[in-house]
Amino acid sequence: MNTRSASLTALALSLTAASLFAGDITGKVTLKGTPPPETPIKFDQNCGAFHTGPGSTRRYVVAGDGGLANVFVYISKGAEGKKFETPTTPVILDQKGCMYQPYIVGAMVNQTIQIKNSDPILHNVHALPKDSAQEFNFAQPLQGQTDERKFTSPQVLVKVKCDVHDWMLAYVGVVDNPYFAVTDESGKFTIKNVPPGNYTVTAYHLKAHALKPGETKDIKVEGAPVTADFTVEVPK
Ligand SMILES: [Cu+2]
Repeated sequence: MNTRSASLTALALSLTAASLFAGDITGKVTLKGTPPPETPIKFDQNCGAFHTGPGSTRRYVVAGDGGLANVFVYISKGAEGKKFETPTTPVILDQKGCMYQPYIVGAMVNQTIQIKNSDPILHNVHALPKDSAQEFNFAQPLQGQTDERKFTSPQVLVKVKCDVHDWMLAYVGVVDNPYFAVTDESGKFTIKNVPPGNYTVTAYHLKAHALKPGETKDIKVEGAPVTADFTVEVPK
């Protein structure tokens, strides 16, 4: 075997080993305590036309059994220093009925974020990362308009707002690895295909963790699916 085919074989073997022992991290985030009531959103005339009644903030979206939606869950430790391919699938952030959809979304550093206007009215997309050099602010006057942006450094979470409609808010969890998820309406999440290793997983909720860095859990991935459940408390 020549050097080239030997190194290719070694590469293939290591890739196979990594994918053989990769595993999904799944779990559920449960809210403890009673959240404050949501604030009704009074749409203006243009946006009101898309709705039959007032809107609502989405600070605590909780299922009947306490499952908490919109929690950003990500690998916060154990992946640093490793190189990961940036996902080629773009993250979608839509504006529909004068609300951002989704409210919380994740993106890897440098991953394309496709920002879309599904409404036949003008919105303005204004991202406010801590690093002001990455701030962006542009108008989307046309229905179906799509613009692409990205963030070049991690931040959990980056605020995005519409300067025309002050209730329109979205938040992007930007991390430097592709292992993140957002809990669904039942509070569940899956982070797929995590390579073997020891990691800290962080669950971060915008309101519950306004004054702390989130809940963490140490886990080990070695092939089989790993469960990481979290309990988040409503701050006193
Ligand atoms: Cu708007």
